[in-house]
Amino acid sequence: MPICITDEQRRRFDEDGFFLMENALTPSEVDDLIAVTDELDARYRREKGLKPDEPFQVRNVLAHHDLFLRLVDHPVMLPLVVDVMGCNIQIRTSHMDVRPTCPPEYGQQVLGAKDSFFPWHSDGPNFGYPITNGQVPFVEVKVGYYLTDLTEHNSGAICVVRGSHRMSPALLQDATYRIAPDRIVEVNVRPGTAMLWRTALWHCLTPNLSTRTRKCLYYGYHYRWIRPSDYVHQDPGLIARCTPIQRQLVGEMGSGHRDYMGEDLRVHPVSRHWRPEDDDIPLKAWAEEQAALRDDSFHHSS
Ligand SMILES: O=C(O)CCC(=O)C(=O)O
Repeated sequence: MPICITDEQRRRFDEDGFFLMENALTPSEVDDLIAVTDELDARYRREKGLKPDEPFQVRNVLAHHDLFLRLVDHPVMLPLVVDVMGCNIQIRTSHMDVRPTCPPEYGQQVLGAKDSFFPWHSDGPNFGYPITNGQVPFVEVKVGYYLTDLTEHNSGAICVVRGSHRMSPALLQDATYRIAPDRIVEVNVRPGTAMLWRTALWHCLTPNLSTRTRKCLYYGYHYRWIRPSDYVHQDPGLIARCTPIQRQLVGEMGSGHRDYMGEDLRVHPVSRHWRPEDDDIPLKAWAEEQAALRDDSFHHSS
């Protein structure tokens, strides 16, 4: 049966703004991703002269190793991303986050406070998304892949405020506003769990007071008619290694065409980001195939 969002996941995604997929990554995928994460972390820390206990992040991480590139169309999570966003999408950002044990005094800070090590925020460009009816519009999701054990309280897990994608972002700036504690979810998960979440959700981190370094990856997907934050065009060598679906997701035409503006560039230019042809977005045919397979298995099982 092809993977398909369930009614319960859809409800959670709409009401809470997120849901979890346990075992989205197999143990061997987790091991391989940790090995690459450790290798990059060690190399860049050396190059940048960073101390071993500093948090470290690599952006556009998909360009740093083909194992990271392959996560853009991960077979478990991509169907869910397409179910919530449709097929005219691309990667906005991809990042690797390594967070060693932090100084113990972080444990005394108020979770997500403005003066804390990681304040509450929602994701967005400088000057923010245009607010519609007091809410951030739905333009983006992230898939978080958690590689290390985050089941303990204060092990560096992300915290989200349930339903905050429907709250006014102005409240984030209001120093008198108190988040109801029962809406705060500390995402205490086992390695291999993924979270699909609306990046309009308010989020922050617990301090990592555990003895383990926290390692995770985030892949942000948004609509192709918005500009990515980590790249303008990916490296030609990387694009050449992509499948058509990956090529779409890394911001190019799935067809490999470079003429982005249609047949009559001078008098009637047509952006393929606004008006894609079917072969520019191979995810469309893929989504249609998935839907047909779902119908088939539904009819066979009923
Ligand atoms: O490191 C984390 O888990 C949170 C990262 C974050 O704030 C983000 O992805 O926007």
